[in-house]
Amino acid sequence: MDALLAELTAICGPDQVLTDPGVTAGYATDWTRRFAGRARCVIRPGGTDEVAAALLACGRRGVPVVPQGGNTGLVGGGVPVGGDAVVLSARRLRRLDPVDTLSGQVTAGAGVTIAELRAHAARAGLEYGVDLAARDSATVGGTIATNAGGIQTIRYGPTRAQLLGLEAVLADGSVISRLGGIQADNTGYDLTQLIAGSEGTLAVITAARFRLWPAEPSTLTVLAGVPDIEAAAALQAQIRSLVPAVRAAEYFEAAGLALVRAHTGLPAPLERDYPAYLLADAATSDEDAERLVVLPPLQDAAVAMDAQARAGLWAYRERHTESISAEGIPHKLDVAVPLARIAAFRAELDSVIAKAARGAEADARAIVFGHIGAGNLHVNVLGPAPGDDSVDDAVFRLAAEHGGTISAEHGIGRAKAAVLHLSRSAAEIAAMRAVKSALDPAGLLNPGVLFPP
Ligand code: 2HG
Ligand code: ZN
Repeated sequence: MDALLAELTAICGPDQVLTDPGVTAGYATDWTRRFAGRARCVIRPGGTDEVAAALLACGRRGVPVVPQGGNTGLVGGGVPVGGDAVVLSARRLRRLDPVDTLSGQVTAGAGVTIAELRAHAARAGLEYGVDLAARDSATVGGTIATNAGGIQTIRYGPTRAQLLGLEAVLADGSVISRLGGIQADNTGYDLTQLIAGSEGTLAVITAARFRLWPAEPSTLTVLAGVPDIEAAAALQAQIRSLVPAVRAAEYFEAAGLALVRAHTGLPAPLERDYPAYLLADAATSDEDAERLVVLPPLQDAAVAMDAQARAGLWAYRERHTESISAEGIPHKLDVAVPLARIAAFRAELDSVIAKAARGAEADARAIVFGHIGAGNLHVNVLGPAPGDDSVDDAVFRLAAEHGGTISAEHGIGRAKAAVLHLSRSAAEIAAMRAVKSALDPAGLLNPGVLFPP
């Protein structure tokens, strides 16, 4: 055994240092299968002290570390490339403190899943503001590192908006901890917010303090057919102007629905087929609901009020990701554009993809869906080889041309590092690099992620 492995084994325990390639491969391949590398080993520390000791041990030998949560990321940000890096899985950091009902806050370890955190808050009559399809595997640490969004962003904001503080280990093994939950805390640089969205490049997150919201169960879900994305954008605005508590406004199209139905065997959701669909979820009073269902575009809509029927409607949206993956390895292009530009962006998208894919081995097929209330579209493209970035680049450029961003909620990862300049200015990237080299001078935390090579 080499000296680093021996030291990591002494720190984490023999069962928590994995070297069998059959086992480590699962940690070195991202959810899409587009990004697959090799790990020197996988370590699963059981406490903040073990994380700190492991970072020091790796740092002394100049060995890179790739922090990883539930490995549900879609941009290659949590997996290694070559075989030199140690993957640090935070899944065993499972602290989950009692909910502080006086302040409406909770402290959770990095390895707690979003479903567990939401259930824990719900038992105290409160709600954790982020929810996403990967809730059963995605973790507190991973979703902070990527500033994950999800289906409730229009109601509560992304992960960073839930954060009151965090505990994290820096590259030099030092621990910073702000779990006190003081909301009125005005004492200089906000390191919590700096680390949120830093994608494992500045620190390893070990725990976090979250604000919770008063429980607001959804009572109404509507699934409406619309002629196009412009109509979907208009309908979600109309619904949001009539109902104060719209919790989600989601979009998908006929092509995605056909894939979902073929993969799941679900029946058609509405009596007739439409080119596009809007799914909205709201906490409504009876009066709100009455005002809504008379809207002309909702005349042929499916309306669900009980949990089971609502889950039935959500399945058409939430099962897109798995249905697409069953067809091949997708290029996942998570963009957002201002709502006023979303129809113009969509109108150009297919021809931009077709042009960029010309000459590729297989035809490109685009499935478009997403969180339309936030202007966020998940452009999934099947066909181009995993290593061919032509379509990716073209779609990112198109989003930028329409005043949008190349990452709405999935992060930059490895997938978009080379095109970060489409969304951040040279001055911003230089400032980000300065922060990175101050906190991680040897560049050992998640190299290759976030920054252009
Ligand atoms: C979702 O909104 C996730 O379901 C995954 O962000 C999106 O598969 C995707 O592209
Ligand atoms: Zn999403």
